[in-house]
Amino acid sequence: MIPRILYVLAGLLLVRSANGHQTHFNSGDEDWNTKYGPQIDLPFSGPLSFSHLPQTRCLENSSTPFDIGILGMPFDTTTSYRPGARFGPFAIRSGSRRQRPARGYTMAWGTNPYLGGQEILDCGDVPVNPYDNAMSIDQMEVAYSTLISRPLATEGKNPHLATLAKDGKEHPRLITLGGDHTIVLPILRALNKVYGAVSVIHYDAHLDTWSGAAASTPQSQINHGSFFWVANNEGLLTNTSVHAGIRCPMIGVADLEHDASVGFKLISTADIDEIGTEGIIRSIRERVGDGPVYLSLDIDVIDPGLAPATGTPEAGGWTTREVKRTLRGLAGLNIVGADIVEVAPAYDHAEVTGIAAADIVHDFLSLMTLTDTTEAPKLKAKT
Ligand SMILES: [Mn+2]
Repeated sequence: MIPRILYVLAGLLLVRSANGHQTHFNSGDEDWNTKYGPQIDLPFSGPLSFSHLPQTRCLENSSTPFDIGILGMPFDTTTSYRPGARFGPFAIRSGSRRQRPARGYTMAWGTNPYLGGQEILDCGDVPVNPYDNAMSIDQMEVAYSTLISRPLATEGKNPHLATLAKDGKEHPRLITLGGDHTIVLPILRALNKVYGAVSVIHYDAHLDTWSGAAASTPQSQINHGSFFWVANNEGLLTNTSVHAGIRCPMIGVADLEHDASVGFKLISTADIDEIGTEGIIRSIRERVGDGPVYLSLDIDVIDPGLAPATGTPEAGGWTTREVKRTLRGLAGLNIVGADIVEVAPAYDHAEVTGIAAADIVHDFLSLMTLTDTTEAPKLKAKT
C-alpha cells in the first residue's frame, strides 16, 4: 500500500506546482528524502524482480520463509531447434514490470493473489552449469527439493495439499520460470519425494513424451522432447495426465499410441473449435481429478503470432486469451507447483512474448492462492 500512497502524494505535489504556475523547481538545501520521500520503483525502473516483489536468493538464504516462490531455471542446453530459453527468466521478469502487488486485482479472477495472506517472493535463479547437463539437472532437483522442504511463512492456508503430502504437512510451492522444458524432469523428481507420483496438466504444441530409447548416448535420451517419457519410466507420473493444445507434426499414429502409453490424454489445438474453452476445462478437470496436480505451460502452446519468442514454434495455436480462460477453469484443483517454459526472448518482438508469459504467471498466482472457489463460480466450467 505504501507505493500507492506515495503516488497520491506525488500527484498532489504536481497539482500544487501546476496551480502555482511553477516552471522551475528550486532545489535549495532540501535533500531527496525530505523533499520527495522514499526512492520508489516505477514500472520502468528499479532492480528486476517478478512483479517488483522482494527478491531473495532463497537457496542461500533460509531465513526468509515464503509460501509461493518464483524461481528461475535458466537452462537451455537440451533443446532440439532454436536455443535461447536460458534468458526466459529475465524476459518474464522484464515482462512483469507493469505488474505490482498493489495493482494485482483482475476482473477476470475477482481477486488479488498478493492480498490472500500468502507470502510470495521472487527467489532468484538456480545457478545451473551451462556446460554439464547431468550436473545442471541435479542442481535443479536439489534446488527445488531444498525450497519445497522449507517451513512455510503462513501455515494453514492449504490444508487440502497437506493431506496429499507423504508427511501430511503443507509445503511451499514454486512457480518456475524456464528454461527449456527439460527442467520439468528434475522438478518432478523433487515433487515425487513430497507427494509421490503426480498428474500433469501440460499445455504445449508438442507431446514431449517421445522415447529417447534410440538416442546415441544415455545423456542425450533426456531432452526437451522426451523428459515426460523419462519421468514416466521413473514412476513420477500417474496415468491421469493430460496435454492441452497439441498440434505438432508427427511420424504417425504410433506417436499417439506411444503418448497414451506414457499416461497422457490428448486435447488438440483444433479441439477448441469443437468443444470451446468450457469443453477444454471440463476435459482437463475430469482427467486429473482430486490428486496432486503439476501444471506445466510451454509458451509454444500460444500461436506464434502472439508469442513468437520460443524455440520450436508451430503455426495455428490458441490465443493468449483462450489459454488464460482455460487456466481460470482450473481453480480448485490441487496444484502443487507450476512452470512456464521455452520463452526465448532473442526471437521476441516488442516484448510481446515476455509480457504474455508474465501475465500467465499472474494467472498461476491467482490459481494457487484462490482457496475458496465458491466465491468465483464463473471461473469453473459450466456443467
Ligand atoms: Mn514443451
